[in-house]
Amino acid sequence: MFFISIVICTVFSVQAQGVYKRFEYKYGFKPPYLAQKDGTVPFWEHKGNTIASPDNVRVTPSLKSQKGMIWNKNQVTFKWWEVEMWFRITGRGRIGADGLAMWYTTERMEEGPVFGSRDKWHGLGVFFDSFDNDNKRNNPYVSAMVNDGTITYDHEKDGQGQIVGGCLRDFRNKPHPVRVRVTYLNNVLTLEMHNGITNSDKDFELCFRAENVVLPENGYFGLSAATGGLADDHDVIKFLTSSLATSPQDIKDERISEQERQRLKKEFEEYQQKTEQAKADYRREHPDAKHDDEDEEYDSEATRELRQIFDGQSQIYETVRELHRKMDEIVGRQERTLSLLSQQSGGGQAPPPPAPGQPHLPAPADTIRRHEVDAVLNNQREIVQASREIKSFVGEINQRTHTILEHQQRPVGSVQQTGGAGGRLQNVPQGVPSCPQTGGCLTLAVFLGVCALQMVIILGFLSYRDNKQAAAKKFY
Ligand SMILES: [Ca+2]
Ligand SMILES: [Ca+2]
Repeated sequence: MFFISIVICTVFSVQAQGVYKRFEYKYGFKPPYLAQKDGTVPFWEHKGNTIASPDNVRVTPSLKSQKGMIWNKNQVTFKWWEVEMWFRITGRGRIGADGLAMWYTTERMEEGPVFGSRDKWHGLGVFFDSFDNDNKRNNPYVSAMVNDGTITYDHEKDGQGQIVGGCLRDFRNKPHPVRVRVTYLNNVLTLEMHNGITNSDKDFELCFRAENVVLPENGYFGLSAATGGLADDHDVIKFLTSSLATSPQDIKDERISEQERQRLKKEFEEYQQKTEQAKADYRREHPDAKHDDEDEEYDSEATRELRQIFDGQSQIYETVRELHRKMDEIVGRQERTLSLLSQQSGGGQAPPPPAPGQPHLPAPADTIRRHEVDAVLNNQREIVQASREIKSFVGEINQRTHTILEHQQRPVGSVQQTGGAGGRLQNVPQGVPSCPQTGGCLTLAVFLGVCALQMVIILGFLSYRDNKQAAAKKFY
């Protein structure tokens, strides 16, 4: 699978500004299946404390005083190139050490003091220096240094004064892998960095650009790292090399022949068969071993809790969405009502009469017209008039009742005036006088009758008013 996937990637592409680029699978590695079963990386060789796994190359683990390196086995056959490297430098401390180096040199696999590799090298070293040796508070620092085999790397100054370019970048403990793109084309060395805060391919920033850089031909690519009293994990996830050219003739077309393709395909199928066989053997030898499928049948407590939280969140979301929809509906209705009202108040004038000879177009059915408004207003006036009349009528009745009551009290007073005639009237109760034979005296039945009539009139007026109001509301 590894071979097939990388063979497909050997197609070269045209970059911007007339630069031709071809992916060189023999000079890189990437997951999955980065390392093989025996821990080796195809086309690469490692030593020291370096460990290769299917997902990354741990150049050094986070233990004190470790050194490790991994070097490509193939001599570089192209003059210009681009390397994109993905890495993670992680540690529990606020400060880490020592750092990671990427190499393009004519030497390979030589241990030494410069981030685990030899000093006085021939070629290029790109350093991701975590530890601030010169105490200038300018680390973690990314820098590049070209050496012709004579210069001793100045650790105490973090290489200041020796480097061709650099930039201050914190590359430790990032949520995503940090990426670096080193381009060497037409003696110009460019270094771009991706800070690893996002996962977007577009977030590269220029670190530096150095001109007139001369590197030896036929070098080797390598990686090395070292830890000291402080220690970080130095993991490289991808190392992708491409050759560059400014004309299509300079790109070597090394596409494999049909015969080679068939051979690789056969090799791949054999490998797949062997893997299946190994799996079957393992299951036969370990019948009690837990299979991956079993994990899916049972949830752990944390997973169950998470799922419940997720379900709850989804329900809340649905409810909120439903509320939102209803709110929209209400707002829509309100707007419709408002627009009807504004039409009614704004379009209060009677519509212009139709021009002679033109048919009279009927007005839209859902708008209220002038004559209807007039009718409503007339109704209102009538109601007011009627209520006034009723009011005066009731007032009249009230007055008459009062008069009747006064008339009723007058004979009682006269009785008192004539009381001296005899003591028989003294026995008559004051509150309920007996009715004299003359007319104009109010009996209890007459009084109750008047009250009932008054009630009937008031109720009649109220129902009349309600009916009129209901009729008026129909127009809105
Ligand atoms: Ca340093
Ligand atoms: Ca420093």
